[in-house]
Amino acid sequence: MSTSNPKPRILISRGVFPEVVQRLETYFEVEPNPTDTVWTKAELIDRLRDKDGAFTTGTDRIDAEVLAACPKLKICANMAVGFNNFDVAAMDAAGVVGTNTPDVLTETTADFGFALLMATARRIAESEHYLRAGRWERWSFDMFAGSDIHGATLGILGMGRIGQGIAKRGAHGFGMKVIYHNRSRLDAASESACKATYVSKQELLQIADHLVLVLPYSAESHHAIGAAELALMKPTATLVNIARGGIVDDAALAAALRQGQIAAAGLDVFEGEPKVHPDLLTVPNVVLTPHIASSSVPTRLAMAQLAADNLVEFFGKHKVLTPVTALPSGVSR
Ligand code: 8YV
Repeated sequence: MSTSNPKPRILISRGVFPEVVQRLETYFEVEPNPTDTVWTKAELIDRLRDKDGAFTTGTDRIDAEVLAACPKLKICANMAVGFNNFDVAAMDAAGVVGTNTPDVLTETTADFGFALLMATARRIAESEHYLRAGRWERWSFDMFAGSDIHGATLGILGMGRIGQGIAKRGAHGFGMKVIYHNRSRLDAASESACKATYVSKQELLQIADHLVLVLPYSAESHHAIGAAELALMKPTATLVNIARGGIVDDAALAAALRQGQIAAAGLDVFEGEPKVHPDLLTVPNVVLTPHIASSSVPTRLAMAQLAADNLVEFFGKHKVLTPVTALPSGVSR
């Protein structure tokens, strides 16, 4: 008869790379989700109530109700850099550790932000739909004439790691003038590495030719871009959101696009996704992608492995690598 302690029990809330599931199975008793079903809160609670830890994604809301129903739970390792699916105050109160996956997705996500900016400003998606629909019959001087990226003014709202990645691509690769607004100003060395100038939010909206949103979602950033902000932007401007749905008021954006208040938008995230505001689906000058900014194969694998690392370190060494909550006594980083 074995006298060793039972393995900690872990829930993996969504489908994930088989090698990551196998790795976790060497340390833990694992309940995976091989069908990648999106569980309701009740279904999540049912599976989580006897678990010591969870491998979560941005689609799993961990709040006071979940925590109260799952008293054994000690850690939720999110496979995402954003953690607005965590009620951090409730997790702190319950002594449950939360972790995220920063750094490993920075460059991939910045690449995507730039790709979406270029597709939007140069009207790539719109023109492709036109071609596929068999409507291309002749050349014309202004066919899908968009706006330039090189030499234009790139505005960035939210200058964290990903924002800085986009700024560097713009400044060094495309000769753009970079302006940004953030809750706190960067230090001089970081500003110089990005060739970025700090401006007020109002100046950012008024001056940017292309505005990229890369700020975290919170009560404070809810509808940071609404009708009033869109009204300040140039009629030739493009807006790109790779941050979170809810930062932009999607209904106000659809109206602004339809009225030509701004030229175009590129959106990877939506309020209430995977539902998309119906008005956005019918305006032509918007490029829509299904929340894939971090989705390169190597990066998604690195994110999953970092979430797994946090679980392995926590239960094996009472450590976590990338916490986003307070750490209970006895747990270090
Ligand atoms: C994730 C993201 O794919 O990391 C984030 O914050 O938005 C994406 O990279 C998504 O949240 C799934 O967890």
